[in-house]
Amino acid sequence: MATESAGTLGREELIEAYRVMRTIRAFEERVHAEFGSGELPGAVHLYAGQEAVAAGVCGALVEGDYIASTHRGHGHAIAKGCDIGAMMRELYGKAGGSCNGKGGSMHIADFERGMLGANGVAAGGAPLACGSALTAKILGKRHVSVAFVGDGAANQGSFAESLNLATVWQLPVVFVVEDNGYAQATGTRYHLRGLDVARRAEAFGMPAAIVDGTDYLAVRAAADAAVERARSGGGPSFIECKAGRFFGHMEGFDQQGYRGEGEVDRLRAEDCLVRFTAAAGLSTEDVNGVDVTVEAAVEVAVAEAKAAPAPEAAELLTDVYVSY
Ligand SMILES: Cc1ncc(C[n+]2csc(CCOP(=O)(O)OP(=O)(O)O)c2C)c(N)n1
Ligand SMILES: [Mg+2]
Repeated sequence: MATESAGTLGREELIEAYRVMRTIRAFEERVHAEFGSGELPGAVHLYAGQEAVAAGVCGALVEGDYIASTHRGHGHAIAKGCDIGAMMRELYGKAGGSCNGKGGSMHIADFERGMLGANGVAAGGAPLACGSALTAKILGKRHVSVAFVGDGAANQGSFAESLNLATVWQLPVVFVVEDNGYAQATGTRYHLRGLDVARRAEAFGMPAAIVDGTDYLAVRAAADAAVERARSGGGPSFIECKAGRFFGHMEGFDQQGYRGEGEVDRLRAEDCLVRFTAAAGLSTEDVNGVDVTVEAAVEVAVAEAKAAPAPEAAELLTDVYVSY
């Protein structure tokens, strides 16, 4: 397992990493509450518990880099710098949302921030990230692309094709598989026979690391190495992160009968935020300062989303088809 001491990162970077993870957690917990009170429409998959993966990977990226996300994409979007106000309006299907209220949770995208989109198609982000990586390579730009993929989605044929193309073309891409233990209700012990996806990536000819996805510093170290390799022309890499989700597969439709007894309590006891606070040596004052600001920002995002108008009927067909 890769490790990194907090000493490699400056104090500002450590506080920023905490702010990103705390923003994701606050956003997700609030969305869970809003959904529970019947206020939110649509299909929503929450990311809480996996924050250190999004924050650690995106922390290694710079402006101009791209990410392609999954159906569980809020954390990736926030970590890549998307505006939580626009995201919340999108979840509510309102004007001013990231996709002007026409995409919802599973289509949040912001090209200016390098967020190529959440994706309702399992493993859909992998070929997209190969595409943006190929573009960068052809244009001679030093941009890196990252594809986030779930453990279940890693069984898709398009994922294997993406790994192959990436090595054949030596693309500046990093594949990040998030093994959260389940594909919907099916455990990885069944659908992967308990095997690590990293072994498959190695078989395609790229270096593959396995890290504890609740450890920001471990994820960040692996991401720094993979991103540096891609940016300097070394080709693709693969990182497998193990971190469970706190909530069900999808809001409103999951009784979670497939979980072991006490499983969620154990996951919450390994909370990446608590772990990071200790590892980074953050004080109660540091943490409280961030928490207050983040909670206030989420409160504003929800209030503004609720107050925002629905998109105009005349906009129904705008942005639906794009001509190049
Ligand atoms: C191509 C495709 N097949 C099936 C589905 C239905 N589906 C939605 S989520 C999901 C499970 C995904 O599991 P995983 O990749 O582990 O991601 P997680 O939900 O655990 O984040 C499936 C099969 C889909 N969205 N796309
Ligand atoms: Mg999964």
